[in-house]
Amino acid sequence: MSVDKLKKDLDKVLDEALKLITNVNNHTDLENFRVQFLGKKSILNGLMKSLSDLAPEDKAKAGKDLNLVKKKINDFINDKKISLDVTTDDNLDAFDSSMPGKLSSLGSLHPITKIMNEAIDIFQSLKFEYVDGPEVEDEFHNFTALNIPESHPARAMHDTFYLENKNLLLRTHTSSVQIRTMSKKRPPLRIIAPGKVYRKDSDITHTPMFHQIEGLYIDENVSFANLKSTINIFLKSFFEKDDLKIRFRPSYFPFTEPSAEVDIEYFDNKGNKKWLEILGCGMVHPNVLTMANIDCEKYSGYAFGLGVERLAMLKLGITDLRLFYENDLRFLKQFQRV
Ligand code: 2NL
Repeated sequence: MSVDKLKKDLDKVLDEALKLITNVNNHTDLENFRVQFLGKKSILNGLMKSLSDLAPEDKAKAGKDLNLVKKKINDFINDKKISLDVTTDDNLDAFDSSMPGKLSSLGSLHPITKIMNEAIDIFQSLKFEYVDGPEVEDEFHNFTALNIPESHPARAMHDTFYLENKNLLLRTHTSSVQIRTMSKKRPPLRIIAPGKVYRKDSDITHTPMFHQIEGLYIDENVSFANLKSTINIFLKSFFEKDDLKIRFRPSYFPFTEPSAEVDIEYFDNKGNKKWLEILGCGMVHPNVLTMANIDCEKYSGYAFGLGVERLAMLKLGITDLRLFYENDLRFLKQFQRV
């Protein structure tokens, strides 16, 4: 026995194994294959024994070669086993059609996204068009064009995230998107602007990022009655409650006049009747129309803004806002089918 002869024999064994393994289609054949190539009476085992005939200086190298071939054949067997486990005749024979299927775990939309989509669907059915815009804004679109004066507290550093370029900021509401739409398109306009907004607020009831849906309708002869009817239809439809009690309460926003906050009636856990603020709205301020080059003598409009997290908490019965953003799957999975 020489090293060269051994090498040739090993190559032959490996070739043979490679050829045969492709024909193995079930576990029985695979076991036969294993016995043939790695068993006690296999050629490899014979070669192993003949190692002792070799000169001591060749032994180590020859042993290494032999082990390498053994390892390769072992890999063939393991790979084949895996593929057989997935698709084999003997697997098919053992297939039990009464066993429950394997569930693949699908991801799902975040509850906030789902609630937002529900609200968007309702507004789209009322012919509002979805508009989108940048989350990094300039002071003009976020504040000035909305009749928010430079001295207004909302502009202050402690409420707004400013970028290093002091003219740029993270939008504090999606009104800026509606301002951009007004400067591009002429009335009649009927749009909703859903999306993320940012404010320097963080406690049990505030997160620095939250979601808003703003709406805007501008045409000739738009009245507060039109605003009321749209809000009533939306809230009754969203909460799936035809007799939902809704209250319009006078309020103030720089960008609307008159303005109102809207409350809905609910019952707390002691059964007491309560009102909960749900959105803000009003007739678009003439200054806002004028800055957008819209003739405020000819056109009027209404606008509203609502917080999606607030809607989601009410509809899903969640009491701590922070749960939405902790990414705890035990929480999120509860809404997979909502
Ligand atoms: C609130 C209040 C509101 C608006 C948003 C708006 C947008 C334009 C012009 C005029 Cl482009 N108004 N949006 C109007 C009234 C209220 O949101 O408390 N939201 C959570």
